[in-house]
This record gives sequence, structure tokens and C-alpha cells, in this order.
Amino acid sequence: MTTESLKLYQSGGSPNSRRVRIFIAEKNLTIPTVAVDLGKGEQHAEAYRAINPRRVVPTLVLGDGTSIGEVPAIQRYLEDAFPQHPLFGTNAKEKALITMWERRVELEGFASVMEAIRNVLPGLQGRAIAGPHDYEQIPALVERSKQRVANFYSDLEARLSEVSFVAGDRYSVADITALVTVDFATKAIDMPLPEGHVATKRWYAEVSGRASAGA
Ligand SMILES: N[C@@H](CCC(=O)N[C@@H](CS)C(=O)NCC(=O)O)C(=O)O
Repeated sequence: MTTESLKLYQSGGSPNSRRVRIFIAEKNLTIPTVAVDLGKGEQHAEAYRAINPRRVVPTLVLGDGTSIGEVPAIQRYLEDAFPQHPLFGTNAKEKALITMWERRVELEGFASVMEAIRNVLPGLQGRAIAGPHDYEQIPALVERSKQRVANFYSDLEARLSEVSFVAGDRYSVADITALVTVDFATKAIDMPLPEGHVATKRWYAEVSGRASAGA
């Protein structure tokens, strides 16, 4: 199967899009992209809603017109369609453990950063949760979200003091989500990695030094 028939709808500044872009780069794939300008509200336009009624990026559209939304679903499709350079593991145990770590990073780290920024950014008033429904911001949540990010950092440091990569001894999709989370937290809520987190900094230097990190 070739990648020419695929199309990735994505946005340059979107951390969820970056999770997929890094994944694609790690697999050495070239997939045509279509930019969706979130600042201009293109995700709400009828044309894009026909592609993804959830009104979020990224979305992968297959040659037969099938739309796949949700980052882990897009990554899973690409892993199965293009098995080279596996990022979800190669046997049942590895696959389960990588899925477990990736999910923890997404729920505890990535989602906490998203919650912190979406509940405070003036431009996201009435849009505290991305998607088809409008939600008011709850500024009181922000401090708790930041506490969750701080706890995520501590847990990550403990983990990376024991293993080389998030899910064990090999780079995986869990490292992609963790890298995007750290960069997102640094940029969006001014929470870079804490000074004394030497294990995480060792890991960060390695994963951010891979060519895929620029995707
Ligand atoms: N659960 C979705 C989340 C996607 C998401 O929240 N994307 C953001 C960009 S990072 C978005 O499209 N936001 C549009 C908006 O805020 O209206 C996924 O995994 O793809």
C-alpha cells in the first residue's frame, strides 16, 4: 500500500497534530497534508465538518474516503498498514505495555496541560473543551491542572530513573506523547521540566534530538 492515497488534515501549531507528524516521520513515511487553520475557525466550516464532525484535528482520510479521527486511532492504522519501524511493540506483552504507558502519559500529562491552557486562554472563552459542543472555562481548574502536570513530571522522573524510554528499553509511541507533552507544557503553560529532573532531561535530550522531533 502506498501513502499517496492518504491525506492528513492537521494544523501546524496543534500538539495533537504533532503527535501524528512525529509518528509518520519515525516510520519514514510521506503523507500529503492539508492545513486546517484553527485560528480562523476552519475546523467549524461545513467542508471540514463533513470530514470530521468532531471539528478537531488531526484526521486521516483514506483513499476510499474513510475518515479516521483520534490520534491513537490514526497511529494504530499507520502502524498496521505500514509495519516498518514499529512504534507499538512487536509482541503481545510489548504491545500491552506500550499502550499502557502511552495512555498514562496522555491521560495524566497531555490532558492536564490541555485542561490548564484551555481554561485560561482568552481566545478560548466558551471553548474550554475542543469538539462539537461549547463549554465555558472554569479558571479555578487551572491550578489543579498544573498540580497534575507537576505530579506527572515527578512520576515521569521516577520512571525514567529506571528505564531508558517511557515504555522500557525501546523508543515507542509513548515517548512521542511524552515529548509533545513536555514541549506543550513548556510553551503553553510555562512549565518546563524541573531543574533537578536529571533522568527526564537525559531522556529529553535523546528523544528531542531525533530528526522526527522537528516534525
Ligand atoms: N481526542 C482528539 C483531540 C483532538 C484535539 O483536541 N485537537 C485540537 C488541536 S490540538 C483541535 O482540533 N482543537 C480545535 C478547537 O479548539 O476548536 C484526538 O485525539 O485527535
